[in-house]
Amino acid sequence: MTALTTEELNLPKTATRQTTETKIDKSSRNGSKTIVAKDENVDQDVVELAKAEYVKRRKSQLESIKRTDKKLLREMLYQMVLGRRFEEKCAEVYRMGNIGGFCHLYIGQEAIAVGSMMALKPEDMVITAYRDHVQAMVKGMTPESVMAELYGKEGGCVKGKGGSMHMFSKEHEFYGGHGIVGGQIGVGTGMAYAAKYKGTGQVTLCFFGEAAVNQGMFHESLNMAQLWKLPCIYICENNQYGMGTSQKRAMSISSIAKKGDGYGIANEFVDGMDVMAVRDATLRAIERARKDGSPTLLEVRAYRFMGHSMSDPGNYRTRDEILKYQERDPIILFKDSLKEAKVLTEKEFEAIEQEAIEATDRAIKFAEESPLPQESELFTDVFA
Ligand SMILES: Cc1ncc(C[n+]2csc(CCOP(=O)(O)OP(=O)(O)O)c2C)c(N)n1
Ligand SMILES: [Mg+2]
Repeated sequence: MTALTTEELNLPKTATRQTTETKIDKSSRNGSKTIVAKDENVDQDVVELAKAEYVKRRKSQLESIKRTDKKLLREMLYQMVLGRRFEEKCAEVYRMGNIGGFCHLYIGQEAIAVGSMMALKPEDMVITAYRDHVQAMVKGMTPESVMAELYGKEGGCVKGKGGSMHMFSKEHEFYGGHGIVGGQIGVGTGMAYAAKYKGTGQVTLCFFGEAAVNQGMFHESLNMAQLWKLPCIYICENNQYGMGTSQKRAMSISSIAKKGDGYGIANEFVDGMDVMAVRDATLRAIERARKDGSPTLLEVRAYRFMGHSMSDPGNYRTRDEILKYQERDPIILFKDSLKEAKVLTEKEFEAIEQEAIEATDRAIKFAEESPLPQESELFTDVFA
């Protein structure tokens, strides 16, 4: 294929991107294996393919931007940037020993949470797995309550008893934060059943990773949802790895969307690096759900830029592969499209970044100052 120049492509070369890479690179315990900066040894074909894909996506993203309210678009960008800055800080304080236990970061997947959840009404419900910090914030939970939960402090959303994997808020209709792979698919189906039974009109978004799809829970739930017409939108966040195992090594049929055909459930494949594509697909699914309760399966293809968790040595994927996906960083793609559509200026973007950094700093201060849970709290709100 003909090599395209950087100028022709108008590729992102922003301060954000550069600082993000450098920052993570320098401090990463896993060094260049998880997040890599550009170097001379990468396969140029892979890079060119990623660039061409970027150009293609940008066109369709621009069309969708034109149909959407400007204030909402800026809020979507803010939530993506907040998620990124917040989690970069999580990585930093985790390495300092301020956060204990497991910690799974969402960096690279922000377009999925923002594109899908910001298409919901506040009363709609969400349930997810353990990669849940950003989703909790997009659903309306404060950065303070999420960071304090990560710190195991009293000010956390579940008073410091859940930690990273168990964000939860009844007030914001956010029902976890679950550590058992695929377990939340059954619970989410039950939530949709309850909404239908009570006639509340709520839609449920149920997130899970591609590694959960090989489990019985996924298949039983989809069958039931379609049979009983339950208003559930199943969002498979296909980041292509379940811990260190690639999807290719674990799944006989690679199209997850097509698995929905086995149960007659509406399904779509979506580019998870494109926040507007995720939004548009979710809006179509919401329309179906509100009309007659029909469920939908969305396979949203993305990539996690970091390791599976903070303790992942990350030696199962190549530098080229990571670089290929970083060329299509969902935040940069969206930001550049907004600028091209004249919805955003570079100055406004800098203000958004500053706001996200300040919100993260406030969350850290709150978490650090929040007391540890009292001993008397040991057995309250605990079910076993
Ligand atoms: C039932 C069950 N089996 C195994 C595990 C161990 N485990 C934790 S995360 C994970 C990988 C899940 O990958 P995926 O569903 O693709 O989500 P991702 O981490 O990529 O977001 C596994 C196997 C678990 N938590 N629960
Ligand atoms: Mg996965």
